[in-house]
Amino acid sequence: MRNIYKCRVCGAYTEEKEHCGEPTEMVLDGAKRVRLSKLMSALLRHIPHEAGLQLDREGWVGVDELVEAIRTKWRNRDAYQWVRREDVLAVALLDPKGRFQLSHDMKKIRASYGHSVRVDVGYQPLGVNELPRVLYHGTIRERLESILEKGLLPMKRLKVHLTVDENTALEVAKRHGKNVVILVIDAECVRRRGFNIYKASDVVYLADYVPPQCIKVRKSYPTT
Ligand code: HQG
Repeated sequence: MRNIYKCRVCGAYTEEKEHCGEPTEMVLDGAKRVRLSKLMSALLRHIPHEAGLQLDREGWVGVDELVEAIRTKWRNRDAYQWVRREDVLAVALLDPKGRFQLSHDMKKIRASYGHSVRVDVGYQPLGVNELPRVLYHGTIRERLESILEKGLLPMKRLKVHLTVDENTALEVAKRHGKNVVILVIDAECVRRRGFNIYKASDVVYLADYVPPQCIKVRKSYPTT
């Protein structure tokens, strides 16, 4: 990930070295940005209790509380003493997949998707006119037979994760193994069969379930 800077004129976070015609100041280098983003994702999606955090019903937690938990309660806290409130805000605001949501007053934060902990994010089912025509899901060949038989299931998460961006699907697939497969999902077919689709961010969409009849295997990449 790219470094995050702050504009000395307007105060906005940016990935650019110049903003408002002036040089920006460094907030987070790319390596720290990735580390913090992964830790925030883990704590806000899966293991808040492991840092002594309790998410509210809708998945929110105080930004200050999160920073405090990372620095004083997280088991690997020694490696995160540099984390400030500003770092958490900058990571959340500039996330390329919209992984995080901040409340309007910037006091609370939650994960936009990916949860395994039982929270109610309040996703609204998309209407027929709001559906993207196709959605993608990246997986691996070893799972294909089961997927084409049973459909896409949420597995350990609350929802099935889909994306409008084929490249994002490819990146997701690579995390699971090398025999990557991209599935193309007919969104209208999913809805017609009675399963909701939700928009979690500009890039990520969710479904309760995707029936096999709505899945086409677009691309599989041979083992290399
Ligand atoms: C597979 C990333 C066998 C499914 C992404 C996947 C996403 C089945 C795995 C988010 C199956 C679950 C989540 C079935 C589904 N039989 N295997 N019937 N149904 N599967 O990690 O979608 O970068 O829980 O194909 O963008 O890979 O972290 O889900 O391989 O939004 O922000 O079961 O993670 O976001 O794996 O990834 P996961 P995912 P971030």
